[in-house]
Amino acid sequence: MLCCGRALDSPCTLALLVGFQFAFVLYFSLGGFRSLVSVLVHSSEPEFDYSRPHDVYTNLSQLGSLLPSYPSGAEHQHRGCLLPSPLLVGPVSVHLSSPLSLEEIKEKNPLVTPGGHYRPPDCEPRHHTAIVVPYRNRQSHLRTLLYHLHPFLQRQQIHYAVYIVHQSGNSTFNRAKLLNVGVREALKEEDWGCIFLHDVDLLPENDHNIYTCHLKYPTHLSVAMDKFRYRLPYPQYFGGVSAVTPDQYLKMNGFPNQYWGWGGEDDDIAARVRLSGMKIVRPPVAVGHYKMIKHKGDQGNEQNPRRFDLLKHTRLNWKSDGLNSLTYELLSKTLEPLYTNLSVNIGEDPHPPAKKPPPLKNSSYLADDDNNKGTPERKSTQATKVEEGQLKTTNGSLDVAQKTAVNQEIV
Ligand code: UD2
Ligand code: MN
Repeated sequence: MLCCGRALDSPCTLALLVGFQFAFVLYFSLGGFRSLVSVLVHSSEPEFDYSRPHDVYTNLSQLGSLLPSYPSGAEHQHRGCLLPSPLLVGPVSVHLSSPLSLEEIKEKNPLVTPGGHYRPPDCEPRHHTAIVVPYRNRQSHLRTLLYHLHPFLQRQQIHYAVYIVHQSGNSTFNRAKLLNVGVREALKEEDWGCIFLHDVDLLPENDHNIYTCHLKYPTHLSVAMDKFRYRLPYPQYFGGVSAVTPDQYLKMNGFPNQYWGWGGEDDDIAARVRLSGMKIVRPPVAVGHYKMIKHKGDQGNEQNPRRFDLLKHTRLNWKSDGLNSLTYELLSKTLEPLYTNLSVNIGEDPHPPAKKPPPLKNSSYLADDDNNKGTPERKSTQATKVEEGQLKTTNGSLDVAQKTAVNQEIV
């Protein structure tokens, strides 16, 4: 103590201290805390300015207008597409409200062929990606996705197609089983090198988030979503948008078929990745930005009360439940202008949720709601949706806590 006191008394030490203080103040005022952190942490994350996004159709008119002048079957077809694509722009704006009609979207995407297929017109693509979307009764979300995803992917200069796997009938929704169906049907059609499993309501915000697969491991793409404040909600999170090669998919025996209703199936898939000796890879957080269209829970996709039990048994079940036990009936396959529609009967939920009593006829909620001026059936659907919305969090926070607890058990 004495020694320190004496040192502080020395004019030389005092001058040094004041000097340091001055340098710190100067440093903070010039670079701020972020630059201090970046110097200390040596972050290798790319940086993007999301405050000035480009229109999602930027650079595409070049492709369309050049098309007629391409010589058929000539030189250009042998030229591999450049990596990374010179058309990329980084952050793109996302329009969530009042999507265009399917016809209008098709007009904006003249190079997309029936079934929602696309090949770059002026170079040989190096990647072949099928986008598989589990789907029922989300028409406006589908239009928003198609409006956004087609130009987004064309700028990446990959060969791709969009498959909408539509669960027919009213049985409980089964996202993972629909994904199994989509993978199998897509692979029947083409030798895809990569399969994306894509929620209908998620829109990528940065075109450097390339829709291709890691050669060795399954990829989780939607690492930073607005609904989770642009952070990964928990380390094993695999929901939203992910990707596998056919080999990776085979190795993990596909996805579970037994998760009827909302939740759990994404954690089961993550567990399969680990149980089959692989790991999850991810793009940098600065790249994997997504916006989710806000929505309430759907009728027919109520929270699955069995999900925690099922998750405890993934270790036992993954080899017998999955791709090798998949059964379904393909009801129709149609080549729509912007996507391939696969309507499937995937069977019935063996444990359907108990039926709720119909809502009261003169409910004041319905009478006051301008949006509920439809038929009586429409009114009762909306009322059920409101009740479910209250049960289920739309920002996912409640369930994330529950999922984290379960996840710790299955890691
Ligand atoms: C989260 C995950 C999702 C999945 C789900 C649990 C995110 C961004 N997504 O989504 O990947 O793990 O939790 O099951 O965290 N769908 C229909 N019609 C329906 C019901 C669902 O098309 O009636 C499809 C649609 O593609 C939708 C997806 O299933 O995006 C997931 O369902 P959700 O959006 O209701 O669930 P959410 O947002 O909590
Ligand atoms: Mn959603």
